Amino acid sequence: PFLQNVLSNDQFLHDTVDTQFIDENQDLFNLKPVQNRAQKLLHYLGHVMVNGPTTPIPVKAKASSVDPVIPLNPLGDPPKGLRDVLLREGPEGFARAVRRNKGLLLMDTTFRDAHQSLLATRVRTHDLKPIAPFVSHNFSNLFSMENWGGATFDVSMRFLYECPWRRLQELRCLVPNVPFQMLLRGANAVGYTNYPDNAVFKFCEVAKENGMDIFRVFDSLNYLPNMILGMEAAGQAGGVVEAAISYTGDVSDPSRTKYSLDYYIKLAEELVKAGTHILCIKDMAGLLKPNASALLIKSLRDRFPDLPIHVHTHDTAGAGVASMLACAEAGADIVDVAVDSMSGMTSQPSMGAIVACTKGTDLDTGIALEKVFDYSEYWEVTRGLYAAFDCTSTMKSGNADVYENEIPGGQYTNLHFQAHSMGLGNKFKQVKKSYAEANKLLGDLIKVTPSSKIVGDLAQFMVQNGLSRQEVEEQADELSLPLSVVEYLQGYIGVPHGGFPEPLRSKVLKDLPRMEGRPGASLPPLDFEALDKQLKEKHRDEVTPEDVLSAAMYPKVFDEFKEFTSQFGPVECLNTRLFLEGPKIAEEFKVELERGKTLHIKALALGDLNQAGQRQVFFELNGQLRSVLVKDTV
Ligand code: 3PY
Ligand code: ZN
Repeated sequence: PFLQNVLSNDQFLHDTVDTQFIDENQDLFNLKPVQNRAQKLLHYLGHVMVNGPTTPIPVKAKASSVDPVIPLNPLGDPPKGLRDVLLREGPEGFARAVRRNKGLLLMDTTFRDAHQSLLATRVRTHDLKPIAPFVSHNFSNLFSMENWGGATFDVSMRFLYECPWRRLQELRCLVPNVPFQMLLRGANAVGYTNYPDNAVFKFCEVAKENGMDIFRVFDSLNYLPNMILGMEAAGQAGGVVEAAISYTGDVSDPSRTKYSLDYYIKLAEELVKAGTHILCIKDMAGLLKPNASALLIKSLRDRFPDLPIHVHTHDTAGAGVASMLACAEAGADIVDVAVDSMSGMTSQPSMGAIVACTKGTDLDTGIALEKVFDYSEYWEVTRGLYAAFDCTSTMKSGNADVYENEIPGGQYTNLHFQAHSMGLGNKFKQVKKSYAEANKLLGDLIKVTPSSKIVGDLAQFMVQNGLSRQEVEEQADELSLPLSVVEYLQGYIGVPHGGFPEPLRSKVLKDLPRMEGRPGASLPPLDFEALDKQLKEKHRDEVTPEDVLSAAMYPKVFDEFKEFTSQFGPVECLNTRLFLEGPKIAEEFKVELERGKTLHIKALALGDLNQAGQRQVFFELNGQLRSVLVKDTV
């Protein structure tokens, strides 16, 4: 380490140095600990072998023993794609090219929303990377790959112990031609609460620098000031701004008057005025029925003939393909799909189905169906590795009850897992009924992160305490409602369409403070320099500008992630079965730490429990015997 410090010293490299050099440069003695990645990984594997997975698992299911086969790619560069247009012509030129495109464009959500909705967001970079070049070579005419943002940022650090920025960087190197798309929660960036404005701006700037192209910006209440803040941040970073109107209710049902066609058209007008490059209808719960799709998209298309329209849905009820076809026929330019084996139920509708159903029509996607089959096969096998997180382990079909409870896709799966873990057969049904009641109590909200969590928290509270909507309304001034509900009523996430529910709000808040207007506007700017300094003091290894943003979004999660990796090393190098379950005794495997640096490991034996409650775990590492001592906490 001392020599490394000398060799990277500017003065040593560029000036002549004399014997005073060392005396004058005492920082040469700031010796970073020698990286001992191999030993750390053995420690991790030993830990998993003794104590089980380090990440909570919702279902007791083993990872499949079959490894995915990576389909072959042609040699040479991938064909040019829409990213080449974006880089050449900028966001406006890109939007024009999208609008001019004949046929239907697709966004592939497999790398983000599909696994967020089906596999609790647990898919690791290790399994995304091998198939990324296949997408680049065979689906170069995709509108975009959605591969970042939403819950992936948090989960990658919290549960997968990998850096979300590194995922973005690595995928960017593998896919130069297809635009990348992320989900930005407006003023909440990739978190659950409002951040200072400068944090949102910096976040977008650094995301763009790391390869992000298109920013889908939404707000969980469709609260315009929050949306505009996110749009400005994405736009100033040089990204494509895709303002997303979150869709709820049913525009084709005249009895649902709160979120009417007129409401959506007026909001769209504001977003167009604010300069969005693309308009998205974000149907996060899958409520947009085919006849409503025709009505809404046709109205938007007539009003904004030059504006690219992009539609997002979930297939919870099973009507997703029909609705996306209806949207396309009504004039949408782009719809969202997930590869077949990662589609359906709470995920997006199937890519193969849309490709096949539009083949030979004016909406032909130009995508080769046989390539979709190969892509799907990779994911079908890979999905088996994540059996412990797969909602289909316990949920067997879609359910049209979503039209009643309006629960967004990812949350539908989470609530199902939670209810299942309580072990009561009808708990999920009860939670869903209470969710619909809680929504009405709170004034019929748009429900998407984080407002969906607020409704979910209230629903759980009602189930746990056996309270009906009427009882909560009557006893609101005496109940200890969940903090998220109280803060929502205080105005901490913005102002809902139609205002706050009264008399509920006054009864709950009494004399608690109420926030007026956009919550982020009153937050002091984040001091990035101070945070950088603080992180460098805390975590001795290098802290990047990206790390500073991770810490700004999730301070505690980031610290724990850094502590974990300093103890257990780069666990992202392990394959998913090893990561989740560790090796079997006598199993031999390779771990590639970096190109050209591969460890050959064999798990030899698990020792007996000693008096200190520890076990020795024996390995062979590159032919040499090694052991680690692990505390048995089971
Ligand atoms: C998220 O915010 O993560 C979503 O996917 C919302 O739909
Ligand atoms: Zn979604």
